[in-house]
Amino acid sequence: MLNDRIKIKEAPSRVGDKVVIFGWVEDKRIVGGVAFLTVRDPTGVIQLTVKRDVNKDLFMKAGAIPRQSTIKAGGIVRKYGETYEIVPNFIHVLSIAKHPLPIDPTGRTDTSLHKLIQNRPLSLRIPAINAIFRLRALTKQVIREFFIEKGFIEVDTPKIIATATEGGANLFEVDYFGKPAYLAQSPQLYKEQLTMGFDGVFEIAQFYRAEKSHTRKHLTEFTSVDLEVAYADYNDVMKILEELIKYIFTEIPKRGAKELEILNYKPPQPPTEIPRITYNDAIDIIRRRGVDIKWGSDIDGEALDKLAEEYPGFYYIIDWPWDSKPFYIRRKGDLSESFDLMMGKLELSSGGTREHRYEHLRRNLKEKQLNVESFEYHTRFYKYGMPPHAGFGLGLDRLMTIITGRENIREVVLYPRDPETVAP
Ligand code: AMO
Repeated sequence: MLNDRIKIKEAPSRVGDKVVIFGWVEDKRIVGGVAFLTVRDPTGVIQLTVKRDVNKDLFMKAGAIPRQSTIKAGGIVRKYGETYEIVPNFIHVLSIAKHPLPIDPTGRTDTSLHKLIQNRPLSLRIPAINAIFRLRALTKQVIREFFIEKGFIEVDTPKIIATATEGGANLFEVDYFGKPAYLAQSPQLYKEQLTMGFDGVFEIAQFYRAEKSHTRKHLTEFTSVDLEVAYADYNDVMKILEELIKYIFTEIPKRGAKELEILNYKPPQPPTEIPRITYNDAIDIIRRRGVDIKWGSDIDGEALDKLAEEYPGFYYIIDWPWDSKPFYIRRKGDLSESFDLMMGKLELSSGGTREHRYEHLRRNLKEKQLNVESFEYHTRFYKYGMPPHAGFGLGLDRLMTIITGRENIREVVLYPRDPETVAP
């Protein structure tokens, strides 16, 4: 079927050749005795021109094809003013589109985000939406490239687990043959364990949080880019994350130039250096800007607005209070060897040095009021030569909103899951 196919973007280099294209009819006009079909595929758009005088049957057929129907057409490529056209000698309708359509897939009419998501396959025919998901695929490719180049090993950890990793809240319970099990909130404990045998591991996968958050930055199923590195501390992994951010924001504008042009959007420049602000300094800045914030509390809402006024780009908040971080993070008095990577008001990533000493890890669990024994399946490996290690988790969906300039996380996820939506 695909033997002679060219992608529509290749047409300009094939003027005078007989070619075959596959695509959908985006638009149709009959002017006098000429039928003009605008045909699109994911790479571009071209016009098919059929004259009644030249081929009456084909003219009648072309005029009767409903918009959005999928076709195969073959003919000669010609230059047509500033653009290109194909003068077809055949058009096969492969699949007819029934009208009315649930959305307008040309993108010319405003359609609600909800409707676009509900009709995702059709909405992918809107060039801007198609571009977002091409950029998403490109971003994953670029991230993989970066990690592989550094010698890190890509791993796959289980998504059905027996205990919580990020604390007991926000867990989706599943009935595992009559026993309770949970959907993984992150690969945290597994990725740490794997540093026993690998110098560094990474995973790009979906994770699950039963958070009833109705925001533009939370999903119940999100994609996390996780890294864990042996013999490293949080300074080392902050450096790696900084390099990764620079690499992404250098490569995407180059390799995704066409898609960004369709979106009419320029992502932020790659940072030369990502500043590090301690939690204590962040609190001072926020207080100086007139918001009364208690030491130890999370930085969100108005407090975060104030901080982002001073740091609108990428920055790290480091050395968080120990009480605000999970048990696996290494303690440093009242503080912890931890960091969040921010982009203005949006948290993109968090990470830290891990506690790799068996007794200290058990103590941490106790302090967080977690059941030490139920974590023994994990902590026991820390008795057998667990190397010091550090890592981070980077929210891919949130990162994509920054790369594509979208407001809502649902715009950069094909089939987003939030507290209201599990289907389609
Ligand atoms: P944390 O819980 O901060 O850390 O998650 C890491 C990053 O994942 C993204 N994220 C989400 N994105 C969309 N919807 C959600 N519900 C959601 N929850 C988290 C955010 C966040 O910064 N195990 C640690 C990471 C580590 O220390 O390696 C963790 O999961 O961008």
